[in-house]
Amino acid sequence: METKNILIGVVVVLVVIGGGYWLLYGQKGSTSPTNTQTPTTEPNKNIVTVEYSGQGFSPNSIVVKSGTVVTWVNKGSDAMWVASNPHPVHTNLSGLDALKGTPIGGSYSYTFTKVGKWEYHNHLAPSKTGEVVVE
Ligand SMILES: [Cu+2]
Repeated sequence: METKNILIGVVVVLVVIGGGYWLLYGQKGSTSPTNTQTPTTEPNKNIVTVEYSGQGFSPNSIVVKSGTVVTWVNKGSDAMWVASNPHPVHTNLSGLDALKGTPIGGSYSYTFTKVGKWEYHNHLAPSKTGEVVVE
């Protein structure tokens, strides 16, 4: 009986000491500012959106920095197929070619890395044109 009580007493003392220890260190940990962590700065990723409607591309002409991602969003009532001039071979900037119709509500993105003036059109409605000037 007595040894059991002593054991319980020892356990209680250990728990109290342990709790105090944890409180001290816990508080220290939570109050000290974590200055060692510096915010991660992501490289500037330029994204420009061009909307396509039945009227054409808007804005019709944009000037962007090399590395800019241009996203064309189809807000028209027909499929949109963004492709580099000249129609129908798309050879001025061969990578700029959706290769298929982008459905209504869909989008097509291209990352411009070549400096220059790149004219494009809707391959499915070649009279609808636009241009991207890359600096
Ligand atoms: Cu074309």
